[in-house]
Amino acid sequence: MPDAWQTNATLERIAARIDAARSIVVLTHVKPDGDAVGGTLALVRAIAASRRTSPSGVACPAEAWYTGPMPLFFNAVSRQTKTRAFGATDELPAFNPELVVIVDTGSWSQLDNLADWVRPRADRTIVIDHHRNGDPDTASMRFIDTTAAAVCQTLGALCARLTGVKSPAQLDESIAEPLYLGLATDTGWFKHSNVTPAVMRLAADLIEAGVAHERLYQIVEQRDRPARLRLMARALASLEFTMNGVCAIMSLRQSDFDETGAAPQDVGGFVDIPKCVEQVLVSCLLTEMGPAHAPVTKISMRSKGGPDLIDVNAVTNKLGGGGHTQAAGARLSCSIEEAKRRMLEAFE
Ligand SMILES: [Mn+2]
Repeated sequence: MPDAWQTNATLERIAARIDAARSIVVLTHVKPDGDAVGGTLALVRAIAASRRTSPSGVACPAEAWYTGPMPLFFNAVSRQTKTRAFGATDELPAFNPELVVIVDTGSWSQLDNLADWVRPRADRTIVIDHHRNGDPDTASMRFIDTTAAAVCQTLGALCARLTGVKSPAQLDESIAEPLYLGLATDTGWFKHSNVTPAVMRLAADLIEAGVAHERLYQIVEQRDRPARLRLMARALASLEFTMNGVCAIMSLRQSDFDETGAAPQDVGGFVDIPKCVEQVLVSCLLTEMGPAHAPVTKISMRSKGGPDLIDVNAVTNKLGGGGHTQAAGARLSCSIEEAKRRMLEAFE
């Protein structure tokens, strides 16, 4: 029978395996987000703390490796933890740790250039994840809890076990902070449908452990450059409503970026803004990319949940794109005007 994407080891066994390893590399998915950064930092710190308190006193060279662009808040939360970031084309070290732990993914495609490094080491690799899909052959030991809102929810229990405390409320603040980071960002700061009583109890425990949650919010969510707000003003100025007010459309041209000094990544989150209008069920952002003689338009789409949900995955599939039911996108080789026309056709 082929191996399936499911749990095949308890947290106890995983903790014992980690305790026994003398060298550990902790990995996560490409372009790490709050949960990926938080999970890796918490685990490396918990491993280091567990070695200091172990009777043998063996120092543990555990470190976190990343690939792809790092989030802007990374330097503000990484402290003295041993980390290394690789570029997409960098060759990875031939280093052979006794154990590899991957958190927040178990998909070869999500590991990007780390995949070739993991492949020959899969027999000594552990995956801890909360996603519905993954490749079972990435790791011989797996703990996958798809009911967890964030991988940091699972890691809260593991870090407590590794450091020998009864509750996450007793974790060192340096471990509690990155766990809270993952929990908060994967739940949209505790407002998505994945928030459960267990999520709130863990969050409460982590605040009890000393997490400065308001400071963390500032670090992660309030570090925009003025150029981003200037670009947001352009996006809002372009806002139009169609389909009897149900569909909101915003457009950004290359000139908007040039004149405000904003970068492509500054549009993050813009597409969600029009959803604050009561009648709006779907919001679209069209961004002009590429040179004038060969225009490309990137479309991002978000829909509101509820009984009248519009499946934006189905809409963008008609345009050669896709994604999730409530968040999807497409890329068309045409002008914004042409892309808008084809997009509205796809809604019909
Ligand atoms: Mn996650």
